[in-house]
Formats: sequence, C-alpha cells, structure tokens
Amino acid sequence: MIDLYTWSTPNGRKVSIMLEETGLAYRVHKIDISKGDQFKPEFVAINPNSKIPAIVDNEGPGGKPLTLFESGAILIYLAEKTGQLLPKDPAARYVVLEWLMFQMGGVGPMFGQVHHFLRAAPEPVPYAIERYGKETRRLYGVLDARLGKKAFLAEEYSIADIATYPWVARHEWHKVALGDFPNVERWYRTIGARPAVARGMQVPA
Ligand SMILES: N[C@@H](CCC(=O)N[C@@H](CS)C(=O)NCC(=O)O)C(=O)O
Repeated sequence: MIDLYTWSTPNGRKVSIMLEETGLAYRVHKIDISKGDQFKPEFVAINPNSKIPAIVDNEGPGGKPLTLFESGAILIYLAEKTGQLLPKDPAARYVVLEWLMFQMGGVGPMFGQVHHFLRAAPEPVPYAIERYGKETRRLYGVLDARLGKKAFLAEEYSIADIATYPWVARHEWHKVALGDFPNVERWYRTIGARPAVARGMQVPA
C-alpha cells in the first residue's frame, strides 16, 4: 500500500494519475496547503521542503518503507517499481527523462508563477505578468512544435505526458487559448480521454 500526501493541484495530480495508470493500491492523505498543513511537523518529517506531493511506499525497495518527495522523483520511482511508462531501452528512456525535466524545470515553475501573479498576488505586478506570461506562451510553442511531430512528448505515452497534462489542464488559469496551439490541444484531448487520467484528476476527492 502506498500513502499519498496530496492536494488538488497539478503537482499532486501527476502522482494520482500515475497511481491510477499503474493500478497500484494507494490511500490519500489530504494536505490542505491553503491552511498550512504542509508546515506541520508530521508532514515536514515526510517532506522537509513542505510541499505536496509526497509518498510513503510501505513496500519499498528491499520490502522496507520508502519516503519520497518531488513529483519527478516519485514518477520515476513508480515507473521503475511497476515497469510501466518509462522505457528500459536507454535511448528511449532519456527522451522521456528530458521531457520530464522540461516539465519540472520549465512548465511547472513558469505556469505556476503566472497563476500566482494573476490570481494570488496582493497587487497587480505588470512586469511579472508579462515576463512569466511570455515565457509560458513560449513553452506552449515548444510543446506544440514537439507534438506536431509526435503523438506524445516521447515516442509513447509516458511519465513525461503525465507530468505535463495537469499543468495544461489549468490553461484557463494562465490565460492560454488551447486553440492557439492545435497540437497541444489534440494531445490534451487524447490524454484527458484516458479513464485513469480522469480518475487521477479527481484526487483528492
Ligand atoms: N518541485 C516540486 C513542487 C511542489 C509544489 O510546488 N507543490 C505545491 C503545490 S502544486 C505546494 O505544495 N505548495 C505549498 C507551498 O508552497 O507552501 C514537485 O514537483 O513536487
């Protein structure tokens, strides 16, 4: 059994989608980041960085419990544990990892800044909205060019798509019209039609 510590955000949903796709048994622990649950000592003991998601796999390597934070590390771990959604062949594997890291270092942080400055900042900061909005549209352009050549970010559906999908699902928050990026839109609809993705996107209930 895997314990998932999460909240209703894109980073949390990467992991719930992955758990649904792989069919691993898990139970959900809600960490309400709007109320500061992420700073409680019992959660800091699981993630010293005070952010969701985190997991505890009670049957980790060697049959011992494994605690893990950072969504990218969790996705790689779950893929290796199950032998799913991350190819073993080195060439194919690094294509998945480069697009996963593109999400972790680009898509997540930049889209997240747009969300913050459009929805949470106590006062309008036009420079920040312009800077992060422009970078977000540039990243959509990179995704659109890639998805114009490939059905998925790597050769096949993988943890790179799972990491990116919940962020694109927030396109209205960062004020991107998906119709401006038709290849992203086609990919988004394809992935959204997967039952496991639909279930993962509802976590936590
Ligand atoms: N790089 C981290 C980012 C995690 C992250 O930023 N989580 C957000 C929610 S999407 C969070 O817990 N925020 C609470 C806070 O910043 O206090 C990951 O991918 O796991």
